[in-house]
Amino acid sequence: MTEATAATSRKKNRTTKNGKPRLTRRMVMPDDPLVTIVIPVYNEEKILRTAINSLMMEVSDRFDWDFEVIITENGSTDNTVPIAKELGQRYENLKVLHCPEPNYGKALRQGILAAKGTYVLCDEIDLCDTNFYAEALRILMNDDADFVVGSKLLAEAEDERPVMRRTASWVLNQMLRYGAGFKGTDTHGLKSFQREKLLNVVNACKVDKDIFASEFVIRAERAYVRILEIPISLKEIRPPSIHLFKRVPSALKNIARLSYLMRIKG
Ligand SMILES: Nc1nc2c(ncn2[C@@H]2O[C@H](COP(=O)(O)OP(=O)(O)O)[C@@H](O)[C@H]2O)c(=O)[nH]1
Ligand SMILES: [Mg+2]
Repeated sequence: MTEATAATSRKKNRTTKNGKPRLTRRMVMPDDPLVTIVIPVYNEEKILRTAINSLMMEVSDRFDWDFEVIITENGSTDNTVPIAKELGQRYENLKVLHCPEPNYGKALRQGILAAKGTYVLCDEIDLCDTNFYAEALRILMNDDADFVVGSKLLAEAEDERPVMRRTASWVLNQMLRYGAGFKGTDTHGLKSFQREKLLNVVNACKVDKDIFASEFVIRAERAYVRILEIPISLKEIRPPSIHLFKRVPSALKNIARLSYLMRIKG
């Protein structure tokens, strides 16, 4: 069989007659996965099914890893929960976690603590960026860093979000730098790390909601973890599930708390 015929036959075999993705070897839950992909979700009924189906296919086609995916949902009021359950039944290597209150930080932390992979990748359902996975895992497996942070604010990054959101990210970063002593350019979004080396840092974090992700990176800096920021191309497939303005009061409160913890409590 030529390479082209083999590729066509692989493509054909990826779906069943009714168009559902066929389970491949790597869709079975591994005892000891190399990689865990953690994705917090909240009210994502519109994109959850399609995003997860493409992600499962893309990761198993593109990488030679045993992997698990953890969807960590909390407080959704739309059909996210039944869709997540259905996906959990379809893919053996997909776990779904729930808790009642909408809280990005709690959900992310819960997902990281439940992960079994040697390496953890934190993603978002509107990104599912496998280019970041490839670069981050190359760095971690080469032992060039223990923590890779995807930055949308580095000069080489591409950020296609509206100007208001790009400005909000810049302002948040300045507040973290002046308030909490952060030295990098971004804390929110894509990250990947050696799980065992970062567990103590995750467990030391005290702030939740959006600012948990910032505390995680800042505490890692202070613990002298080898962190490497890499530029990302940010292209969201929909606007945020919670409007920017609604997030501001709790973000400000939690930045103040984080700054107090970092400057005064240590
Ligand atoms: N579990 C959980 N996930 C959330 C919450 N808020 C946002 N998310 C998820 O976090 C990811 C990023 O959220 P998004 O709305 O795109 O905000 P952005 O990070 O500012 O772009 C998505 O996968 C969301 O579904 C929440 O309160 N709980
Ligand atoms: Mg987003």
